Amino acid sequence: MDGSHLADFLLAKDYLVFGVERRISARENSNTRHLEDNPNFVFLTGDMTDQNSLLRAVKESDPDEIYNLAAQSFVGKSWSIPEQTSNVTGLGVLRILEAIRESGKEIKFYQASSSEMFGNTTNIQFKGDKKRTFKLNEQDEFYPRSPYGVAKLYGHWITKNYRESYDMFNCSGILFNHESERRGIEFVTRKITDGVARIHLGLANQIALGNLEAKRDWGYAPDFCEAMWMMLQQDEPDDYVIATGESHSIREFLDAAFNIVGIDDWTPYIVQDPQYMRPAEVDVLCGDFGKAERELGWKPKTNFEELVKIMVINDVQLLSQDWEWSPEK
Ligand code: G4F
Repeated sequence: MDGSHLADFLLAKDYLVFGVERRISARENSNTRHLEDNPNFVFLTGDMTDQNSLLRAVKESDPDEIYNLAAQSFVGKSWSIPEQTSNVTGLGVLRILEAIRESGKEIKFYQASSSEMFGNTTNIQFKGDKKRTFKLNEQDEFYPRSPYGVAKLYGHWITKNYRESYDMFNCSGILFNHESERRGIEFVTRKITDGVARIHLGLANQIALGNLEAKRDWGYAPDFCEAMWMMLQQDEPDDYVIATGESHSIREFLDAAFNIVGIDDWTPYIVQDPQYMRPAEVDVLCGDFGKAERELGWKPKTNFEELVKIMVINDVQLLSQDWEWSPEK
């Protein structure tokens, strides 16, 4: 999702963009198909677990900027494949940094860090006052709650360490959840908007979910990709929280999504299934993007209601070509 949005953004700025993809037997290219005929976009084959492939990718593309958005990014699966998650999401970052060093060239590097690194934020976010949620910033303590979060924390620290050790231009964006119509179906937002579209069109009658109480700070992925680029245009490299500053529960997401297709009471359509519960949960995430606003001039353009609407309308349209959204529906 992020790779395709960032490619669109950079191509609009006249960049020549190289996208690294790994070989898989069933190539899923719904997010990148539109890039295939673009003369300014080139696919390279590489793998985050294969150092030589990354060395070759850097050599072939001879880049000025590298954005590392590669990861085993699904938190829920990171308990089933913890070693692969650590290798790709954690050590993969080290391999790119080493490839940059080997090139001998000054290449600006963006690392996709994650709000999952904050993890258990109960002490920070409530500060003893359960009625208030405090927003997390770059100074707050990390306490990851999943193998994915732990791997991301390694990637974050090795990026910072190489910046300090070798004077590299390395930035980490500590991105809170960001979604779009290109989001993978396994993530809760897209699972809901796809399910709502199916229910609306009579193609399904329920959505099975896990924990409905979790709260996330959900932004729109294209807005967040702009922030990645902005970080690399600064004079000095640094780390930034990118968020919307609003947190909503899964229940609130359900309210907003069902409301778009005219359903007020969604309870008959939702079942809770223990298979979607996590061994350890991140209960609430809410970010403070103040530093990004002050230093980069970045702030989110798309609010929660607009995000949910974009996703629901897109899913209904994907499943039914002749449906048009109107506020009365
Ligand atoms: O959509 P999720 O799977 O996203 P999660 O775990 O917050 O991670 C996403 O955001 C991170 C940034 O904070 C990224 F680093 C990461 O790569 C990814 O993009 O789950 C969100 C919440 C969780 O609390 C989960 O327990 O939704 C809850 N949930 C409830 N039912 C569910 C479901 N999540 C999924 N995926 N599927 C469910 O059925």
